Amino acid sequence: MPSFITDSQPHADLARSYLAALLRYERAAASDLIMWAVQNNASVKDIYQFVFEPCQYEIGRLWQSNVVSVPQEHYCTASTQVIMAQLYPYIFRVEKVSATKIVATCASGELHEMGARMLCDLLEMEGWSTIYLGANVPSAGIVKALRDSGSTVLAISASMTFHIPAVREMITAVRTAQLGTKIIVGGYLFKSAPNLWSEVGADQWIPNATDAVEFLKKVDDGVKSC
Ligand code: B12
Repeated sequence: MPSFITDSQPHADLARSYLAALLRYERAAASDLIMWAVQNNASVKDIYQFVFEPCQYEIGRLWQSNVVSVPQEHYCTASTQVIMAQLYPYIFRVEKVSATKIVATCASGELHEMGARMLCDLLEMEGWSTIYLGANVPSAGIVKALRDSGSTVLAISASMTFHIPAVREMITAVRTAQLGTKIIVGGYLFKSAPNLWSEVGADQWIPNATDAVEFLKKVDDGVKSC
């Protein structure tokens, strides 16, 4: 399988240096690279799309090829989450422009949480209010979270095929409550099975967070014009 970091991508050199620092267990150096780039006008959105996301995929590829160890993968993921948090002063300073709220969650049992988190961070940068619930969320509480937060959109992330029943269960719980919630799904699982999103009862599958932001802007425009 070819590398997920190629010369044609913006910030390819930064992505390579960032990943190399993390694989040497040098989180501070990796953080410095990112903070320097952002202070020198790299957009946080581009850092997410062209550094964090391909580096995570590349770590997965290297892990699968036995080039990096499980502790290295864990270190890279944990470090990137810390470095994302360091960027929050840039992310959360944006004025809210959308009245639409979104709950983003992982299916029950699902531990791959970076996708839903990235989606929320990019939406916050566009002026949305997001409620990010993280990994492994039981279906039982999801209707209450939607009601309590006044959210009209639910984003479910899933990566593993053995979580299909949990995704279906969550969607069924929300449909049964008849809140009129728009349900979108994404994550590794749906990339490998193109029609799965409709089989589990979702309204839409969107392959990446950047496209999801564009899709949700249209949903939001529809709400505003009602
Ligand atoms: C880090 C990682 C882990 C970490 C996760 C830690 C954490 N805090 O998140 C840990 C160690 C827990 C883990 C565990 C496992 N993992 Co893992 N993991 C990864 C890895 C390397 C990176 C995942 C990641 O962070 N991606 C970055 C995010 C940003 O990408 P993303 O999730 O695709 O999200 C983007 C889009 O998909 C989309 N998106 C995501 N969600 C949503 C939701 C909506 C609504 C929308 C619109 C869009 C959207 O937007 C995001 C940004 O664009 C991947 C490699 C890979 N290619 O993904 C393997 C990978 C997913 N894991 C894999 C495996 C096998 C496992 C385990 C089964 C390993 C094991 N034997 O235990 C377990 C299963 C755990 C579980 N129960 O869920 C395999 C899956 C292979 C397969 N065929 O299914 C992969 C592909 C690695 C590989 N190359 O083989 N893993």
